[in-house]
Amino acid sequence: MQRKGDVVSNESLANLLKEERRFAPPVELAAAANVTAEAYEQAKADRLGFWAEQARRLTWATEPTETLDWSNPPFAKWFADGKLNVAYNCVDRHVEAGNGERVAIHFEGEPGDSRALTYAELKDEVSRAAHALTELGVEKGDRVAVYLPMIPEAVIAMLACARIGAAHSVVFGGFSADAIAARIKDADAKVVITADGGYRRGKPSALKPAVDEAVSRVEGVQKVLVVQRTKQDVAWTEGRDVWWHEITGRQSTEHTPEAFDAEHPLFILYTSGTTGKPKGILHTSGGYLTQTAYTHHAVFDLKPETDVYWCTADVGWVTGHSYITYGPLANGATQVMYEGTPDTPHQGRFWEIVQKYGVTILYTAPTAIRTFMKWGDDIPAKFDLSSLRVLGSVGEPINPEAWMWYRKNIGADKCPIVDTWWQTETGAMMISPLPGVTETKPGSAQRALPGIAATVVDDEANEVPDGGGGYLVLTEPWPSMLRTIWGDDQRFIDTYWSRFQDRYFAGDGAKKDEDGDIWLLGRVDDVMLVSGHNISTTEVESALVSHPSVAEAAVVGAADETTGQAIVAFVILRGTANAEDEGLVADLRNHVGATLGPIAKPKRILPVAELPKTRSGKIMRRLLRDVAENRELGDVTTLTDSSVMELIQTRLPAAPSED
Ligand code: 6R9
Repeated sequence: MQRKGDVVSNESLANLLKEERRFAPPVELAAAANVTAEAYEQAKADRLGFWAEQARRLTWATEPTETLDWSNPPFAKWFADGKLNVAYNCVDRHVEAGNGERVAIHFEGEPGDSRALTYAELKDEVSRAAHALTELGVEKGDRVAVYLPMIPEAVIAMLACARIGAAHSVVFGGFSADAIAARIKDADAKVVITADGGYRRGKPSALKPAVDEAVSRVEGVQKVLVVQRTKQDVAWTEGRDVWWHEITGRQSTEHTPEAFDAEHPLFILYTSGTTGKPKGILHTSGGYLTQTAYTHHAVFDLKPETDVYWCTADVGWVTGHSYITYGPLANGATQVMYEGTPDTPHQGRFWEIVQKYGVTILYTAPTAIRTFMKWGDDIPAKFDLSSLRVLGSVGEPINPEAWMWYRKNIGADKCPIVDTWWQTETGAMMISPLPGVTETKPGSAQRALPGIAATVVDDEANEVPDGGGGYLVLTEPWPSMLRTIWGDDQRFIDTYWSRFQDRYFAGDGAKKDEDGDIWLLGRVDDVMLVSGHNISTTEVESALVSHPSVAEAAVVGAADETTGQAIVAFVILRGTANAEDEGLVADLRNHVGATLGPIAKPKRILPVAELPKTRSGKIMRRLLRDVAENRELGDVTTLTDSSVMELIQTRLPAAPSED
C-alpha cells in the first residue's frame, strides 16, 4: 500500500535513471586537487580519526584530546575538551602567518562602489567592533541580533560576536518587523546591529524602521548599533541608538581574543520550516568551524593563494554563515561580497563581477541559475568568464537542464559542478561531489562527503537498495550538526530524531540510483499522492524545465475529489514564449506525460511572472497550495516579496485544463 510521504514511485524513478550524461573531473584539476579519492577510504577506516585530523586545520588554544562524546544522544559534543577562539581562527592567524596583505573581502556595492579589506584590516575592524560590543555591555554568553545588508560590516559583526563569546542571531534583511521581533524575543537578544539601509534594485532601502518597530514591541534590547551605509534619514532614540562608525572609530585595533570551549555557542539561526514557530538552530564553535573549513577546502578545492571565491548567498541564510563568513575565512580565502541584486543595473551584473575580480570559484543557487536561463544565453556570453574553474549549487535540487545550462554557459563546458546538499541544521555540506574525484551526473548531489554517513530508508526505517527511493537520513553524528533548538530540547528530539529512531531525519525525499548515488527529491511534505501514486514535485518540475519554453516551475498537489490530489503547476516562461498561448499549455502537459508517464501530467498549468520564494530562493509551495486550493494564504513573513502572491492570485480564474 502506498501512503502519503512514502516517496517510492517506480515510474518516476525510472525517469531520473534515464539521466545518462556523465562528466569526468578535469584532468588538471584532478592532478592538483586538495582532496583525492583516498579521503573516502581514510574516513571509512577511522571516521573519528578523520575528523580529529580535520580539527587540526584550526588553531586551538587548548588542543582537544576527545573527538566525539555521544553518550547522551542526540546531544552531541565534539572536541569537548578543546578551546579556541573562532574569530582568531578566521582572521588573526592569517595575519600572524604573514598573509595580512592578502585581500579577505572584495566588496562590491550595488551602486558600483567597491572596497577591498585585507586580512590585516579585517583584524583591526573585528577588534574595534569587539571592543565596541563590550562597551555596550555585551558579555560572553549573551545574544546579539544582526539585521544588516550584504556589506562587510555583516561579517565583521558576526566575527566580533564570536570573538567575545556572544552568540549572533542574523535575521535576513528582507524580513519584517514581526519576524525580527519574534527572533529577538526567542533568543532574548540584548543588542541589535543594523544599518540605516542598504542598496536594493538601484535605490536605498531602509532597514532601521523595521528594527525600531520590532524593538518597541519586545523587552530587553538595550542598544541598537547602526551602520551608516546609505546616509538616508533615520529616526533616532537617544540613549539607545549608537552609530557604528562613532563607537568603533574610537576603539583600539588591539584586542586579545579569549579562548572558549569547543562547545561554546557560536550562533543561532532561525529556520521557518513548513509550519509552526521558527526554530532557533543552535551551532557551537569547534565542530562547526572544523566542518565548514574542511568542506570549503575539499568541495571547492580552494587554493587560498590564487583563488578568488564568490558565494552569492545572503548572510541571513546559513549558506552566508558557513560559506561567506566561517569556512572561507578560516581557510584564508580571498572572496567577493556583493550587496545587490543580479539585475541591477543590468542583467549581466554577476558576470561583470566575475570578470572584474577574476572569480575562480562561484557558489550560487538553482533559483538564480534558472533566472539566468530565462534572461538568455547571450548575457553571460558578453563577459569573460574564463577565470572560473569550479561551480557550486545549493538550496534546492538543481534540475538537470539548469545544471547543463550552468555548465555550458557559465562553466565553458569544462568546470566541474558541485551540487551540495546540506541544511541550516547540518551546518555544513553533507552530500556533494568532489571536483577532482567525482564523475558528475546532472541533477545529483551524489555521495556523502568523507566522514559523513547518509542513506535512504523506507517507511519502516529499512535502508533501500540501490535503485530505491524513500527518506534521506544521516546515520552518524557529524561535527557541525545542530546541538539543539534554542530553548526547546524536546522539539529538537521530536523534529529530527523520532521518526527513524536514533537517525537524523532530514525531511527530504531521495533516491539512490544503480550506482548508489543520491538524488534529492525535495521536502517530503511536498510529495504528491495522485491516484495512489507518490510523485515528487522535483521530478515534475524538472520535466517542465526540460521543455524549451519553461524557465522555472513550481508544482503542488491540490486536493481533488477524483484523484486524491491533482498536480497543479505554476510556470515561468522563457523569453519568447507567450503566456496566452493555449497550445503551449497542452504541449507542456504532453511533454510531462511523455517524460514521466501520463500519471504525472499536471491537471492545471498556470503561467505566472514570479514565484513566491524564501530568502534562499526556495519556492514556498505551501503558499501555492493555498492558492491552488482557494484557501486564504498562510504565514507570508518569510517571503522575500509579498506582492508576488497577489500577482499569482490574479492568474487563478484561468480555466483548468482538461485531461
Ligand atoms: C543550505 C540550505 C535546507 C533544505 C534541504 C533541502 C534543500 C539544499 C540542496 C537541497 C537538493 C541540494 N536543499 N541544498 N535540495 N539539493 N543541493 O539550503 O539550508 O535553507 O536550511 O535548507 O534545502 O530540501 O532540506 P536550508
